[in-house]
Amino acid sequence: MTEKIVVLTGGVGGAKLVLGLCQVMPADQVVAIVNTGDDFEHLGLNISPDIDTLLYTLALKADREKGWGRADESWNFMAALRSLGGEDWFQLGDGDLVLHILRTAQLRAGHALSTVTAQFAAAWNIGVSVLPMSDDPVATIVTTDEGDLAFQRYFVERRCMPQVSAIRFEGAGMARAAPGVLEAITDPATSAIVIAPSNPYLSIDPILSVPGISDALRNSVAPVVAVSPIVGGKAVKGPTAKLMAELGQSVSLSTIARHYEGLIDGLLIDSGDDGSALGVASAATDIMMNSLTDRARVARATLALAQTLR
Ligand code: FO1
Repeated sequence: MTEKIVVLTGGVGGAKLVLGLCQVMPADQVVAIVNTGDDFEHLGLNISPDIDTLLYTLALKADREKGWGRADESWNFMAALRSLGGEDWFQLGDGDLVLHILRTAQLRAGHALSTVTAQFAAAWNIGVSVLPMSDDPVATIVTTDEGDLAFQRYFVERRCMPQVSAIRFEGAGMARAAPGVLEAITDPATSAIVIAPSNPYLSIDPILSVPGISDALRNSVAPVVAVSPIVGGKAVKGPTAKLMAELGQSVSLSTIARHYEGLIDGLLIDSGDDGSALGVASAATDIMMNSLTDRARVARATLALAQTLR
């Protein structure tokens, strides 16, 4: 039986870990279940930022500095849009635009997001199975001191400045896991399930909100291991720490362990952190993933921790 690794992931940080896994095992043994709570319609186009970040990263086409979008991008569309007074708060590069146009046309023709995503992955020879969490719409809505904001309005337009009091995932109650998602989690060939170091509240919780997914994780035979998004009491990236504080949580490993309590069997932490009082098994490595070597090291350490929990 060929072993598989299943990863629950958001965009930038998770994509680095998935790329790391592809350095230490065959890519076609990796299944990525991707957050689509960030998806939205913009200028009439269906945008799936986390799926695209994963596709660009795995196809080695990502803008490594920004983490999202394509490398060597040109911006003629944005300049033309601006000249006509169009909404320019969300940057769409000329090459990136092609993905959104093709996706929108396919979705309008009645194809599922999972089908379209698989077509893109095949076109770029991406071995990893990139699965949206659901083909049904789920929208992350952030309740803030400026009112309810759709995720991209909060994250990109308002640069995470508003104070957050609650987060909800609209449509999640009715959403069905996309084809292959529950099957991958429960597959006897799956030897580990990994929760990427993505934002627990904004990137992983939307996946867990899709009916059936957290139950499948709780009942899985394979160990579930999370990679900490917190290092030395600070977020590895993005608004995680600010959000934790606003939600009344301490910015600490124990908050992460508590957040995933009952779901995870192990937590990979940074070598500088203390994992002794987390109430869950832990292992440590240098968790920052700047280079490809770093990514492979974190992937190897994650798999090694899972191996001890089997
Ligand atoms: N993130 C930004 O901070 N600013 C942008 O203008 C922006 C545009 C964008 C276009 C396509 C795409 O696939 C992603 C894009 N992102 C942008 C990233 C996106 O907002 C992600 O949802 C976040 O990085 C969270 O994962």
